[in-house]
Amino acid sequence: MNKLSSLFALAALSAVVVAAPVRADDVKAGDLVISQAWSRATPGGAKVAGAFLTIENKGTAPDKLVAVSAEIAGKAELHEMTMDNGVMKMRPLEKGLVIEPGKTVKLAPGGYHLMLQDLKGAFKEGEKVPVTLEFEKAGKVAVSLDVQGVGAQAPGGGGGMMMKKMPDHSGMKM
Ligand SMILES: [Cu+2]
Repeated sequence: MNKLSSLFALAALSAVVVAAPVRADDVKAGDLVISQAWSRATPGGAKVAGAFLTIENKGTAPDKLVAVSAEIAGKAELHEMTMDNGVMKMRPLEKGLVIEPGKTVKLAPGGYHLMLQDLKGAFKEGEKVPVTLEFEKAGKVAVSLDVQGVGAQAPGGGGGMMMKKMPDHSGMKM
């Protein structure tokens, strides 16, 4: 009995430890959790920037990211990268991005991304850039992008679990 209950206590404790890392900059909106929102510093005069984030749907129904906007950008779109005859191209996601229940969708270099265009100012490393996501069900959600260095491939600063060497998509072949 004693042994069993201490086992339970241990199990409960480890469950808490595993469940805990909802980081301070995770944003909850209904059943969605948005985390690791980031972008890159824009080198001199660049007018466009890609932005990336992770969306988890903890609910039982799908939701859809339908639009994005940002004060700093004259225009913002949802994009995806695809390979077309060996050439990496991007195109707008006209129908939005569905987040299935129980699934996590990651916007990352080489795949889905937010495209911020007609920038009114530069992104500087270490700054935060507010953007507004619009979901079909969860509605408008404000998040802030952590601006990383110019060549960053991952959000960084998030602790030891991140892979340091992400493959550079510019050399990607399919
Ligand atoms: Cu793009």
